[in-house]
Amino acid sequence: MPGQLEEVKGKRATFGMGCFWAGDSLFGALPGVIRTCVGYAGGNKESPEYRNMGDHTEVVDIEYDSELVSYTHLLSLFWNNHEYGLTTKIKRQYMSLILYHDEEQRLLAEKSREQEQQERKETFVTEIKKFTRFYPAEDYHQKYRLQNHPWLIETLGLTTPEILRTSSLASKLNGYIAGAGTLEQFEKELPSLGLSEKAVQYMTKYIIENQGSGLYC
Ligand code: MHO
Repeated sequence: MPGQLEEVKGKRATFGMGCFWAGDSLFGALPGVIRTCVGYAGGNKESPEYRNMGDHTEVVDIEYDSELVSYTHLLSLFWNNHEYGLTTKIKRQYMSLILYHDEEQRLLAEKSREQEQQERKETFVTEIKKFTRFYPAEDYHQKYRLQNHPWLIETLGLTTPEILRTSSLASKLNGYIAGAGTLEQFEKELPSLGLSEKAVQYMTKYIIENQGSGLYC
């Protein structure tokens, strides 16, 4: 059942842009993204937890195939999908944060911040700093939107916490079902997803209902 992407080893991108459930869905449905995982990063506290994350920020950690999607494209989604906190300072848990993994990402992030600020005539409060360590969040936060659909999870065998954290299929469905991506794109991807007729019908209903509704928390 796993799609072709399960095998690919990609590059990583790590973004904080408000509540991490939204970023998980936004990037999960994006073609070229291999998988997403939500967690805590950016701070120094050891072993952060949701109720006790210290100086960390909620982030989405993205593994992507850079031959299919560019870091520049991920950045444009980053700048254009903050629920809050792009221009106003808020608590660290939800702050706007780019954690770059190499020099190339740093340069692209800084350049795109300049460009976006100029175009919008706004000043962003986003911090851009070096990635050090990522702590995956508790299981109940992973693929949060998908977890509202127990029938789907069961029928697709996405039933263990590890699968929910690491599966490409879970990332994609978690995006589509929350309204990220489009029905057209979903239908194009179908042959590689290996879903049953019933699962396709179920997904289609929710995609039509939710697509374009914007992500929220
Ligand atoms: N509004 C949500 C935010 C959850 S989040 C993962 C809540 O209050 O539960 O920060």
